[in-house]
Amino acid sequence: MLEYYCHTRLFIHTMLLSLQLTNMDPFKDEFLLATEIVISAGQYVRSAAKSQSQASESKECYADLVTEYDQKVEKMLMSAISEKFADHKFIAEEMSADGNSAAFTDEPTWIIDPIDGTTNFVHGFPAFAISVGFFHLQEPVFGIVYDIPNDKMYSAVKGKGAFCNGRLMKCSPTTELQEALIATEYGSQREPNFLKFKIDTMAKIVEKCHGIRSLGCATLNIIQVAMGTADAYYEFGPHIWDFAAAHLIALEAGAVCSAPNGGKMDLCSRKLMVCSTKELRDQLTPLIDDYQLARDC
Ligand code: LIP
Repeated sequence: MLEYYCHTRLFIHTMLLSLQLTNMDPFKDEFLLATEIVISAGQYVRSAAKSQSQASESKECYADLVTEYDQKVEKMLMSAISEKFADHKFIAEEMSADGNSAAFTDEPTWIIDPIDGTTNFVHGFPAFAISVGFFHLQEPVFGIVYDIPNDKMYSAVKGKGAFCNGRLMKCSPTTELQEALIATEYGSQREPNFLKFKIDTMAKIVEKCHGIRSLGCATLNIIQVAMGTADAYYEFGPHIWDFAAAHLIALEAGAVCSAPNGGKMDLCSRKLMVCSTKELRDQLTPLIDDYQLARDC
């Protein structure tokens, strides 16, 4: 019964959003397919998450995890998409696990994280999500994030607003850092210099704001800014699939997306900042130095 209820609620969300799309929207079919397959992949991951902790293997370091569910969900999504849109391109977490840089071209491209927050999924910590972003000419067209443990579907089509289970999302109006809640992450890399840089930066920021939070899921940190439950998020180290979908949802909810130094956001650079207002961005950027990372694409 509960599964049926979840399904119905998400279905209504999709219907409400699709009503905003007209037949003139060139990527309407892609959006509807994406919503449908994310819902069914979400039900699959939820049933797995009901059992105790998940077996995992490590990738680049002992804190960078992958489970059979990351791999299965990625394959599930990619094969459903390829069946309908054979010439579309993909950038996806597990297919990029060999460390090779991804090709991000002008072609219609799906950017997928099958489970963002894998460490949380492994431990049963309730913050993990499926993230699917769709891009054309390297510009975001739509983004879908499904928060599996909390059964919340977030989505945005460029220029049409951002929605959570059918309700319009809006960032907070916070303009003062002293009144702000900031999200960031330690991440999964363990190089001492990188960790020191992160901790030093957090120390400078926490002195000046209400607090710092880490959900262990880049996607859901960005969603908190889009919902107005956090005021800014910045991170060094996440990959393009960790924020491709969520950053569009945040933009559509009124957020300002940039590089952590305030410059133009670069999707391949593995660093970003999402703030609810320009004023907050301008108070945060002087506190954050730069750190060079290998690019994704
Ligand atoms: C993780 C992120 C997390 C970030 C890690 C990693 P994964 O993604 O969501 O917030 O700090 O560096 O990228 O590996 O769980 O998909």
